[in-house]
Amino acid sequence: MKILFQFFVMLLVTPLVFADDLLSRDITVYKNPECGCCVKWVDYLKGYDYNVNVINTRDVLSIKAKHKIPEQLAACHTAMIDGYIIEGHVTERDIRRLLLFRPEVKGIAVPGMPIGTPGMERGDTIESYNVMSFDEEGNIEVFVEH
Ligand SMILES: [Cu+2]
Repeated sequence: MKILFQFFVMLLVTPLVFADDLLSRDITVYKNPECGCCVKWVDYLKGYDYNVNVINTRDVLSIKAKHKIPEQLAACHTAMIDGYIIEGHVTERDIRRLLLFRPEVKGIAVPGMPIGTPGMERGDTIESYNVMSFDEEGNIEVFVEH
């Protein structure tokens, strides 16, 4: 019985682990050269084996405008991975969730800079926040609640 159970667990887990290996880890990050929390977020991703292509620019606003990121979702840095936009201090778990389920959106965003998100650590303080998704038409929805 125990062996049967282990076999079923293996069947369930194996495709997920396998799929995770196939997900892209090549990410481009646009950020201001003076942005400290952006660097921390980049380091956080590197800690999860992402290949991070950092592009420093003093005009991050035009990047956001070019990719039609809704203004109310704006944060410090804008990233691109596998055809999706990642705006702000998104966790790598939520990035992988996006790449795994591939919803029909342009990207996801953590608006502002909630305390406790990767790169925004302040001791033990953790603010609750929502990861929002946005699409081509400007529709905004909750992607994940934290
Ligand atoms: Cu930031």
